[in-house]
Amino acid sequence: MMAADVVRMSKFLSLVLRHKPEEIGLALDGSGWTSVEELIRLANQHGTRLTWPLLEHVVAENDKKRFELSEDGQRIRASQGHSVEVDLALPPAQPPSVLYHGTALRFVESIRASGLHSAGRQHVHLSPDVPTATKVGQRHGKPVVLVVRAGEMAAAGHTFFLSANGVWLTNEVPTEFIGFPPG
Ligand code: HQG
Repeated sequence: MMAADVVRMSKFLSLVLRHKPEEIGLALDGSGWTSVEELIRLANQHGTRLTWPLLEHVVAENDKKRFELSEDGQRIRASQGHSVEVDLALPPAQPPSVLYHGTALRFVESIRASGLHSAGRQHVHLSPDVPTATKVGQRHGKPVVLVVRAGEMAAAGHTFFLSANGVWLTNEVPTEFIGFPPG
């Protein structure tokens, strides 16, 4: 399988496992899991050629490890990034004192006014390091990296979760916990 095919298949899996399972008639359980067999059957039925080895290859090779298989390998879910309502049932985790949020310059004034909100997704996504946050921000435009005082937030009662693929999640970030770059 070519790298481009992995990307294409990864986009398809993101669509049906995070955003629009109904597009192929798929059902996710309350924690976002679904049967691999069912997913493969429905994908093929809707014109996306997918096999068990192909799927395992995409899960393993995905650049951000976006998908996880259950221990018995029979079920699959996206590790984070959902817009459909799911409870990932992640245990709350103590964040490092500082986390980063990559965004685009054009959003900064609005974030300064109202803090970070999850918009279409279920959580605000935070990165453990600046290079990762920069890449996330670049998806939206000229990247800006905001510093989030996560340790202070946790002490103030905000809950954090760490997804299986290393993304920190929280419900919102009030503006007083955000460090903005000067200018
Ligand atoms: C912005 C990717 C104006 C927020 C990444 C972001 C991530 C506000 C955008 C994951 C705002 C939402 C998520 C406010 C937040 N005013 N704009 N008050 N509050 N925003 O794509 O964090 O490749 O839903 O800054 O790696 O960019 O999909 O979230 O720019 O982990 O696996 O609203 O998606 O992973 O955009 O990215 P998104 P995100 P995947």
